[in-house]
Amino acid sequence: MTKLIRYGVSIDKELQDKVDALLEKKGYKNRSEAIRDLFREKLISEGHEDKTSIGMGTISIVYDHHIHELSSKLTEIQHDFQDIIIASTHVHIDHHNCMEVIMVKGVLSKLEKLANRLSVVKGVKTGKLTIAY
Ligand code: NI
Repeated sequence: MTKLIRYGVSIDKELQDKVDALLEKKGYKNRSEAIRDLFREKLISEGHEDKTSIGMGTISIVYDHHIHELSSKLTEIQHDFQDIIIASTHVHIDHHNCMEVIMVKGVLSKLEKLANRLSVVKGVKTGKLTIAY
């Protein structure tokens, strides 16, 4: 078990009130629990975690399927990364837009690489990797 470290933090009241309201909404029982989660989340999103470790998460992309060859480009990229893709779901949002949620598992650097490859394709409106574990 790792050692627990205790420390005090100075924060202005207005900001703390907002944070407390958010924590209550999210169902946190205490600030320590919430701060630990925030730190973990931030470390992962900033890439300070060991990139060679195995992670699991989702990549969400939204795109307009009317754009010429976009769907097939996205499929082709996913086939290049079939070793880390567990499953994917396609949802037709409206007449133009599609959302795909791709569940991935593998070396973090490779998950990021796939997310980047998909995000930069012309016509992809949003592309987001969320590491869940
Ligand atoms: Ni669709």
